[in-house]
Amino acid sequence: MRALSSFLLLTIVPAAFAVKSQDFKTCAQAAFCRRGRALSARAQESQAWKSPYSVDPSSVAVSPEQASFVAAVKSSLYPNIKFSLDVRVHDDGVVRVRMDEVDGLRKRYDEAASWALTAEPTISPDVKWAVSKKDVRATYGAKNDIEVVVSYDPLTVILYRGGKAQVVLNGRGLLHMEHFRTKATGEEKAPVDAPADDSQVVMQVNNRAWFEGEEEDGFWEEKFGSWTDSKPKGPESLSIDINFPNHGHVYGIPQHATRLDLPTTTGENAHFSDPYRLYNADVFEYLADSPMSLYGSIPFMHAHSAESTVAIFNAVGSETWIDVGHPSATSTETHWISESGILDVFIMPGPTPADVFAQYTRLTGTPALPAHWALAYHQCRWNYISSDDVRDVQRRFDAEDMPVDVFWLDIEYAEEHKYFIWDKKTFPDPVDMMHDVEAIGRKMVVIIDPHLKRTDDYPVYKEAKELGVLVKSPGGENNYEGWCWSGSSAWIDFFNPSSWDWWKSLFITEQGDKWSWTESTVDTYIWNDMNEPSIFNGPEISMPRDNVHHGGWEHRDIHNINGVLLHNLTSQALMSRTDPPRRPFVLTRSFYAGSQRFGAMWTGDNLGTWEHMAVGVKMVLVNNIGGFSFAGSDVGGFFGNPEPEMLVRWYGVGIFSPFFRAHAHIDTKRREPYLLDEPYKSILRSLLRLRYSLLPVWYTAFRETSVTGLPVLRPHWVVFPKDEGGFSLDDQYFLGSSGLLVKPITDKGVTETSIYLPEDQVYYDYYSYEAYRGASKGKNVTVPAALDRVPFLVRGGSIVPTRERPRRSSMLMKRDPFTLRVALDTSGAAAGELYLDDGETFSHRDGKFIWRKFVASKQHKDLRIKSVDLAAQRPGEAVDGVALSNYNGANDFAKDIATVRVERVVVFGLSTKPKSVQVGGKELYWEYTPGVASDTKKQGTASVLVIKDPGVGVSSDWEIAVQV
Ligand code: NBV
Repeated sequence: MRALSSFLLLTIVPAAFAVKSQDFKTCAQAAFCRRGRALSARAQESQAWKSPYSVDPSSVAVSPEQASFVAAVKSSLYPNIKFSLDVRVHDDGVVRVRMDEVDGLRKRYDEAASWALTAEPTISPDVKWAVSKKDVRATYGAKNDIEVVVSYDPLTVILYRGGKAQVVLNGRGLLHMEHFRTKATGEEKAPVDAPADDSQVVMQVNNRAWFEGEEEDGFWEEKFGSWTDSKPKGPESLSIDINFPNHGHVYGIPQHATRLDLPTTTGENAHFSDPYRLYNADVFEYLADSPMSLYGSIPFMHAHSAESTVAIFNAVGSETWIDVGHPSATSTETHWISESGILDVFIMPGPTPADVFAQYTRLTGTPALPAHWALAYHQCRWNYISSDDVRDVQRRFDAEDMPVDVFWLDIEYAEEHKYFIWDKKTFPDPVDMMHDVEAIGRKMVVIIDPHLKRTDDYPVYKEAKELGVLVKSPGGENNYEGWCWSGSSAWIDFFNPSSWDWWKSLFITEQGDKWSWTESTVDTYIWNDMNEPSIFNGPEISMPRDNVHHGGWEHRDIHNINGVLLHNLTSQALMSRTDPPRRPFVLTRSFYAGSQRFGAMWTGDNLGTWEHMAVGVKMVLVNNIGGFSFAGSDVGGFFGNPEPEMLVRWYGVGIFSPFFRAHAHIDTKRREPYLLDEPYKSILRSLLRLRYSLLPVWYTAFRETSVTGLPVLRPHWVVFPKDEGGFSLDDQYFLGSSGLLVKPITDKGVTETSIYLPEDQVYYDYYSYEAYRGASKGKNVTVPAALDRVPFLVRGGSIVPTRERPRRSSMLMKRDPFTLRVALDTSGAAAGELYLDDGETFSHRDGKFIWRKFVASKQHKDLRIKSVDLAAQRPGEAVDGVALSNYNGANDFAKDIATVRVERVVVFGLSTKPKSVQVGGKELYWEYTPGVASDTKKQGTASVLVIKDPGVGVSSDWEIAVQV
């Protein structure tokens, strides 16, 4: 089998880095995208363009409670074709607009939202629709300032706030739902003549309206390279323009390798000539600035201005192209063109970024709270080749005193790439190996790809075949056969509910009646790769669109949703291994809206270049604002052999990514951190230790996102929505609500860098305690950035909890004491949070956790620093999924860590030397080094007060009195 993988490597790995663009379609090579763009061009050419779609006023039927309405829609160009419109407002103000063809020749795929949404949203009982002769309107919102207007002719949907249009659907008249039809004989006439208005482009041809262009462009068959898509259903694409007339910036629609503030694809100075594409694909050696598709798709877009943030989620599962243009600096036009499916658009009214995140994650779910160890360092490569190799790597990390929590195995562990089945030649003792790794709380992650080797001596394939849960070839009769790592392969159809319990059963570690993975442990976690799906001999390295899934749906209908199903079921499978369940960890390459509920993602096969390092930061940021915070890129770059400086900088990026994993291609040289020469090795050790010391901050940030949906990494516009200076920043960001502002270095030879401070506030360098003062209109400051440090600042007003004892794994830190960094703001105050639980089970949902708030405030001239029980104050907001009205501060977890103490409190920016520092009347040991005070505009090292061993517990209430 090694022979097969070497063959594949030789054939698919070119000598130099270059994407094989010819393997992937451009818009001009995708018939429906061509048609969509042509429609837009015709609309633009014609002054008198008017959307042919209108609501039949006599059909408007408001529900008995007046909370939603349905109406019949028709197109003046196809009067015999019927469409239905359904508009409703949810109880949180989100507007859902659905349109489908009625009584058509076939049914359009209408289930995309059901895979993304956690539940059917509740319709607001308070919103009442008022029907008139020309429109239907609803007014709502806390200030009664939101108005949704659905106009009849032409059909438009506009959301206004305070009288200003925020989101406009079909304002440019690009709505078009291609109806199902029979193949033309070439003799029919157009059902309706073209409009008489000369200013419009007049076309009249066979059985199509002029609106659809002169030719049947790729209606019934489409070729790409050597592949032919048989398109048995004919054309069924969907086009809709969505405009934001008062928002000059749009962000989101992961995954693309480009800037956060999405560059334009239309207009004179368009940055890209193609629209952004969403079509999950294994793009080999992808470009670092491109609208091309990548592995995942989240059709969720934020539109932002200093006045408001709004967003839309377009719940479609088929290939989608999105044009973005700015007719002016303060407005945005977008055009969404999808291959199939119904129109199902959710409009999130904001008005703040935090509101949008709450609205979006209320629909699709908040990120799961990961196991604590999953936030530590992961060591991977393709491939650790044997159990002894794994043991050796572990030994060397320990010998070098470098922390690591997780060791990973790539595809070579599996005999003939039959996932779950160990290659006993190299892994003779898998369970013993895993137990060796697990000894100090470490874990293993093993890859399970979705392609099954087609051989009956592989129980997983045999059972899937017998159960009838494999994806079918066009026509739906035979199981599809494609080519992947395991040679001739089949793919499980996770859209078939019969596959669900069966898939979960495979992961049971105890011997049962049927085959299951007894050669694993309950501490073994999973990596799902290749789930776009990636198929070596398929069109665009993926599955033929005319393949057939459960329910008779074609692959084209669900392509972008495909990957999330494997992720979802694997994460359920890991939970069902134990009773009570433990938190799962599953890494996925492909994803869709809602994937955040199931684990982590990474940005796939990046290159070991500075460019890729830089764009990786942006891609992780976009994923964060796309609702999916648990994201990272391969540290070191997947392809290539980074020089030591680059590798060190890459770790600097990694320690500030939510998911932190080093990974490398099979052909690269070994590059585990202990292999570097000095000084690089020591620098890597201290960077790893820095990540571990900040684990409390990461975990607390993840608690927050798991409840509120606010991302873990926050670009400037999220934290300072009114500060225009930050709207396009994507190389620096805030870590949760901690007040840490990070700017990883992604360029060679850097010794200092500029950081943008968005406010008139003091920020302290984490390493040197240098105080920098921003300005109310924003200000750039120059910060040291030598190779041994990642520039990051603590925002005045924050209290940052850390654990600073170097350990070999995060489990060994469970009882370690805390340090609190108190960064006083210009008024001499600060606050911060700490969330902790057992990190592995779901006992936090039964109230077993601590959620503390640390507050520093001025009392006259004195400073008081105290610790309060935030969970007792805000029980309903403490953990996701449960309303803890009777939270008990003395819960088992809190009792368990009652002896964990605060060993040091470091206060920055205190203006004068204290006279005394006491807890409960007892004088403490402290040192004061004078420097710059938080309330002055001077630059220089901040004054630092270090309070040693104050004798207080991290989970108890206390107050330190600093008398000045
Ligand atoms: O399983 C091998 C690799 C994996 O290491 C990588 O992280 C994935 O993105 N996998 C892709 C398959 C093919 C890579 C050329």
